[in-house]
Amino acid sequence: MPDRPDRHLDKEQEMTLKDKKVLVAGAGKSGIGSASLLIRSGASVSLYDGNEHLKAQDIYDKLEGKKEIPLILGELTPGAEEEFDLLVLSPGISVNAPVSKQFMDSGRPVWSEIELAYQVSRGQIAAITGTNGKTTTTALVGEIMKCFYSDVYVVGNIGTPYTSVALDTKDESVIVAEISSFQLETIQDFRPQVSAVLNITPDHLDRHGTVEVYARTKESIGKNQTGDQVMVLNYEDPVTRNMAERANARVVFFSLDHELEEGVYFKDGSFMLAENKTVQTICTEADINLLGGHNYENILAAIAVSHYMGVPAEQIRKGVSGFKGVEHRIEYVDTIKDVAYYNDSKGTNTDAAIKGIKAMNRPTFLIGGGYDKKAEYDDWIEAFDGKVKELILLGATAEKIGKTAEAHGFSRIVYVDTLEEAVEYASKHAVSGDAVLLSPACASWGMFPNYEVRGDRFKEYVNKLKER
Ligand code: UMA
Repeated sequence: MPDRPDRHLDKEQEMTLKDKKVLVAGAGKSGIGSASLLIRSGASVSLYDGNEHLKAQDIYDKLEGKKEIPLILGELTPGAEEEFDLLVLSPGISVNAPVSKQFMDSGRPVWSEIELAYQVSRGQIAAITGTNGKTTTTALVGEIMKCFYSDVYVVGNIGTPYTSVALDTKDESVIVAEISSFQLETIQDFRPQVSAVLNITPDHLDRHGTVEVYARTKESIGKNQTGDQVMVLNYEDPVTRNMAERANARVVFFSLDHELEEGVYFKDGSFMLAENKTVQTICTEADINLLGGHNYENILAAIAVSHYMGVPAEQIRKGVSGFKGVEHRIEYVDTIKDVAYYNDSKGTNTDAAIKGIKAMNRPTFLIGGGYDKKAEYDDWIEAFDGKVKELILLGATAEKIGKTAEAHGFSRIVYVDTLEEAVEYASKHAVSGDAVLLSPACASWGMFPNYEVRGDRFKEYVNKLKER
């Protein structure tokens, strides 16, 4: 493995963190992880959440040692920041939220949850971002790492907050982190050994405003890297290809369509690595279990990340061939009365949902709609390609999607109020040989706390169909 970059707080700085007064914003997974880390570090911690209906005891039960730290629920009063030295932000809270502004305007540091974790953790980090495929790629890199290293943590946007493991890491640990644009907004020193940006298409514009700001935020995953470290970029995506011009790290490209002189590429059924004028086959199509061209890109990226994290080719092949995919991502649920049910709850934007519908090989009842991220749905509707029998819509975006579909000449639309109703409708109308796909093209918020719960509910409703 390459030398560990010199990046952690030294002992003296760790002591100063111990004496800090810290406000953690957000009492979800990241906030609980951060507050628990700070409690363990001996810092003086308070927790803020904008939701005034949260129950104090529910929060305490999740905290390290069930510690009853001060809670601020609802609104943060002006001037409240003066009591604190540092704000740690959960990813769901924007830099433009009042709590962030209060701290920033007063010149106080604001750290993202991953920055806090980074400051106290040990070991090497592989950090993966991009609009789509980052969960699959992160999970795959995690599997590959486990084939070679003995102390591997898979964390971040994938579901386990980095702060929840940071204090347990050691110099020989390997941390594989899925990183979202939200988490990157307030990094300071965060510096992975290998970073990767898989692709950029418009997403989260309600938060970032423009696709340019969104892309810049993603690109900042490499902003603290130096020439000793590696940034893996997609050669086929013009936005990520362009990032090479500004990268401080050594850039390694991956490509689905081009044979690269240096980098990782796909050719004639094989996943190839070209480095220092030597070309080797890492694995072939026969070794993999993932479907769809987008997954080939994820595999290429995972090979590049793993190679530069020091994993030998043999272990990379072993990891790739043992990997079966990710829950909620075009996940096969069951076949009932010869109707196949798929859960693609992770299809939270149109680009991801296009991959969902493209992967279907049966006439499909498509369940979509959800939280309004101010997206446009034209490309998704165009990707239906004659496969969608009926479009079942729910959530805040139902009407907008319905109108867009009609504008594209698609009128077999049904509106429902709940996901259970959607499953019910699909099961009644689907016939032998059809598929039912939950691939909403929207986030779950407003109806569910997150896409995992939405996907779990979908599977529950499908399983209930079997009991009849
Ligand atoms: N809150 C406020 N004020 C706000 C917004 C939220 O007080 O303005 C409070 C809420 O009341 C709630 C808490 O913040 O109590 C929730 O915090 P959070 O939204 O940061 O959620 P966590 O539970 O900490 O989960 C986060 C990620 N969520 C988001 O980025 C929105 C999870 O990614 C991630 O798995 C987890 O940290 C662990 O790292 C989810 C996600 O949807 C899967 N990510 C987006 C995506 O993939 O598209 C980026």
